This record gives sequence, structure tokens and C-alpha cells, in this order.
Amino acid sequence: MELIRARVITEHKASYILSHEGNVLDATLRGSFHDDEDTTFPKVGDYVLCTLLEDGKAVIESVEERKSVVVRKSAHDETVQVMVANVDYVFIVMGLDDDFNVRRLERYLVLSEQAHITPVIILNKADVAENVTQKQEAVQEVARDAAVCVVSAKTGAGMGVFAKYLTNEVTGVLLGSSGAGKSTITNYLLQERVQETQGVRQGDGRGRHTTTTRELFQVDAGGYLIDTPGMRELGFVSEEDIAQGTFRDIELLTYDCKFSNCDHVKSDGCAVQTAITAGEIDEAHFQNYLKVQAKEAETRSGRRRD
Ligand SMILES: Nc1nc2c(ncn2[C@@H]2O[C@H](COP(=O)(O)OP(=O)(O)OP(=O)(O)O)[C@@H](O)[C@H]2O)c(=O)[nH]1
Ligand SMILES: [Mg+2]
Ligand SMILES: [Zn+2]
Repeated sequence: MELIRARVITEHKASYILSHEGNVLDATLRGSFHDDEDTTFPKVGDYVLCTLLEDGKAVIESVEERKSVVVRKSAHDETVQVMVANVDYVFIVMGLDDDFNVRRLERYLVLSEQAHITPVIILNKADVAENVTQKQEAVQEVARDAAVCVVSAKTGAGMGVFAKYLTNEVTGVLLGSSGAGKSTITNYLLQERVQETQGVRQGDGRGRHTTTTRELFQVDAGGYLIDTPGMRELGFVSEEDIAQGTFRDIELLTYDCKFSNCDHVKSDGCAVQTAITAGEIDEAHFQNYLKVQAKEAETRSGRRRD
């Protein structure tokens, strides 16, 4: 049977969407994959070889050797997860508003360095920012060779810089906190509202985890761009893990609890308890959530002892 080469656009549990010569294909995995480690499974950005079935669906037979990978540690154990593959630039997106945090930026720079992928620092929301010059200087101090770009995805100011990087077959991935403006940038570059965006919380400016899956887009002007869900930490649990998890409903509510160390049981101003009382969250579902949390805390403290 004829094999075709396609690229993974997005991934939903066991199914994939591929792009092949401008067409979109639904695909599943050849069963032989399932004995393998997770890192060998196709990821967004991968080039795959697949067979076409009569119904127009594709079956992924193999994954081409990767030029690069962005990885992070699993939220559940020490295993490594591949987030995206075959990326040439990591666009580290940080808002010049309340999102601004140089220490966090440094961690993203380390992540890019470990992956041997060129980082480009995108300081977004210039239109609403204060003390831009000071912030830019603070970033320059940690940026080393990385380019630092001040942009506004809202007004388009500075956005021309992306054209410098995204050409022909070049691929860039947008990384950064929820609410930094990754999807707004995606929509701007695609000149189309393809991605949902959502306002940040009043008060602390945190994002609302609007994007929940990684997705690759072809940019008309050239190149490919991958939008990703915001990451809260680069270590143990990311926002993305939360967004994809079973307890997404509860995790999202916890952002509205009055205290950041809320126990969600007896603490004042707990948004989860409020939702349970209002019948929006099922009590049994909440009890399961507490069990999983306790188990994860146990694993974490266990690991620290070794
Ligand atoms: N003023 C201003 N607001 C912006 C700018 N870019 C994005 N925003 C706003 O910031 C909010 C969050 O933007 P999103 O694009 O949804 O953020 P995101 O990084 O995709 O967030 P997640 O999908 O949750 O990871 C939205 O209300 C956007 O309109 C900008 O340059 N200026
Ligand atoms: Mg988004
Ligand atoms: Zn709470």
C-alpha cells in the first residue's frame, strides 16, 4: 500500500489530525505503537508516514526522526513527555502586565537551551504596559543571546518581527503562562480568529486556561506556528496537565479561591465549596479529586526522601 508523509496538527487521546499537501486527515495509530514508550508516540509537529484507508482515514505507521523536541517532566512521575516536535524557535510569550516575571522567563530560557532550540522573547501587551523600558532592561540582563521583542498582539505594534522568523518550512512554538496572549498572537498572524481567547482575571491578571490542546497552524506569510495551553510551572504540574485532566472543572475553580493555599474543605472564601453548595460540582467527584490530590502529595514527599 502507498505510504504518504504528513504532519501532525493536533492530537486528541488516541486520534490525530494530520496535514497532507494542504488537506486535513483524520488518523489513528497502528497498534504496534502501543507497546512503546510515550515519547515515541506521534506528537504535534511530527512528520509521520501513514497509509490511507478507503474511507479517507489515515493510519500512522511510523514517526520520522525528530529534528528537535520540547520536553518536560510528567506531572505524575519522573518520565519525560514530548510536548512538540520539529521546532526551530521557542517564542517565550510574557505579558508586560501582571504576567511579567523575570525568574519564570529564565526557566523558559533554560528549557529552550536544554532542547537546543533558539528562544525568542516576546514581551506582549505593550499597549497597556507601564515601565516598559525598565522591564525590557531587566529582561535583557537574563536574555543572553536571545532576541527581545516588545509587541502588542492587540494593536499589531511590533508584530512584524514574527515574519523574520517564520519563513518557508520554519516552525515556532508559543510558550508562556495562561493569559499571556499566545492565542491572540496566533489569531493575529493567521489574520483570522481560529483560536479562542479570553480576558484575564481582574485583580491578579491570571489567565483562564482557554487553550487546552496544542495545535499547529500554517501561516500564510510562511512557516508554521504551534499554539499551546499556558503552563503554570515548568516543574511538577503544568496548567496544561490540569486543563487536560479529569478534574479540570475543580482545578479551574481553585483559581477563584480567596487564599492560594486554600484546602478546599474548611477554608474561607473557597470557590470549590461554593460550587458544591450551589450544586455545580458533584460531591462524589470532589471526593475523588481530594483522593487523587492526597496520593500525588504522597508520591511527591516520598520522592523527596530518596
Ligand atoms: N491589551 C492587550 N491585551 C491583550 C494583548 N494580547 C492579548 N491580550 C488579551 O489577553 C487575554 C488573554 O489572551 P489569550 O490570547 O487568550 O492568552 P493565552 O496565552 O492564549 O492564554 P491560554 O490559552 O489560557 O494559555 C485576552 O483578553 C486578550 O485579548 C495585547 O497585546 N494587549
Ligand atoms: Mg490560548
Ligand atoms: Zn478552595
